Amino acid sequence: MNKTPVVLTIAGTDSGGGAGVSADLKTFASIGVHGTCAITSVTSQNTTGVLGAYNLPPYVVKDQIDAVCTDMDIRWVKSGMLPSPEIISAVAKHIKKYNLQLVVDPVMAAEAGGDLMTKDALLVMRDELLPLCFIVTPNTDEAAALSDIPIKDRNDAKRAAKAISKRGAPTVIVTGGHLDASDIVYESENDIFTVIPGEFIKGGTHGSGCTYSAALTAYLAHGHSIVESAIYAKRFVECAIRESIPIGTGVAPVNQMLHISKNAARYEVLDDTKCAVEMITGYGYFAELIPEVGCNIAMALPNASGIHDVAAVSGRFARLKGKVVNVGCVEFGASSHVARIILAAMQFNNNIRASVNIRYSMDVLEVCKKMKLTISSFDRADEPENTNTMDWGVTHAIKEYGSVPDIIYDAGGVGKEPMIRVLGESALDVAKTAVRIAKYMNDA
Ligand code: PXL
Repeated sequence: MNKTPVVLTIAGTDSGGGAGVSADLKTFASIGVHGTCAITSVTSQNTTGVLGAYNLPPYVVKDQIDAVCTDMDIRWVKSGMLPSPEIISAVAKHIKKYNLQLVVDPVMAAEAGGDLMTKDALLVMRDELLPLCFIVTPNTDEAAALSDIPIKDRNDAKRAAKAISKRGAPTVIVTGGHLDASDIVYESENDIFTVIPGEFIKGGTHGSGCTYSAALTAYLAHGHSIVESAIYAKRFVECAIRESIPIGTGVAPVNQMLHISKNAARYEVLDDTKCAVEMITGYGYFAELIPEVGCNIAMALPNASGIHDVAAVSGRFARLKGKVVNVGCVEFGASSHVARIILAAMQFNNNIRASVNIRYSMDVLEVCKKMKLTISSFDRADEPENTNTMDWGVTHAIKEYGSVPDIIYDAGGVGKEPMIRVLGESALDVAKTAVRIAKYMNDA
């Protein structure tokens, strides 16, 4: 087994627990590296901003770096808040002393407001630290300050990245949260730009810069390439923003722990879906409910953010000589069709995480009514252009009904088989309902 990498953050603390060292250590822990820290400044801070900062004497910063680097095998380090020229010079000296691979997050201000470094410190960072670093990760404001190039679009960001690399940083990543949400990676060695697309995520961003650079450092420490690490770090911070926690009156801190809890839920979701598949394939009469196009069952992770977070049968169930056969195994990302139904329903009720599609007929619908299942529907003829039918249809049916019903059906369209979708909290839950419908049909 690979050894757990030990990494170091040289940064300030945030008493509100959102940014700085707390963000770095939570990020390290959730990506599976051991985090150590050298504290540069103690900030009195909450979600509304920085109320004060007490900078530690440079020798205390050096002592902390000495303590960990003389005892542990540390190769990767990130720097965050480096508030004064003296602290930056002390850090530069120790980066050289221990031959560390440095990721510089050129922190200038807190997300919630408040300066975290002096103007003269910025120049010392540019002149003394950038030539020593492996990667620097400015946002657009920081990139503009480091390069003296105002940044209004992606081309400006590229010019700024090149200018910063001329100061000695071999790789520059301009994070685009303030621009168009994409990140620009410039590797000066090959003179290559890689654009990593992103999307604006709704949520609090307090600690997002720290979390991004800490995640990048952790993925690099695991041995991933620069571009791989930049992609993973971006997705990590997107997930952390999406799940930010509104704990104060100001900017909500990002939540790094979801990465772990989402992964922890994977086993449960796979297991539930596999048991649901067993239940359905084990009940012979279910064959009657399999549509021409086949049937699939799916279950999403809590807080699923896309098809990749939804488990389903790769392939689907089919009817073969009157029997239910399962073609494939249960995997994440295996169904886009049923996954879209669930993702649309989760917009209204986070607890509705599973669905199975079954054959439509008046008789089946009649049975659903007799079973007192709640029902809504959509008509494909009403579908606007340029929408996805499942997104639109499910949303429409839920809005019509007022909440997520047990059943959403449509009576089909040209070349489109009519369909019934059963919705519920888990794959087992919807499998049970579907099997009960099959049994009711058979008993009738
Ligand atoms: O995200 C930049 C940052 C770095 N370090 C400390 C901070 C902040 C932002 O709030 O408080 C200590």
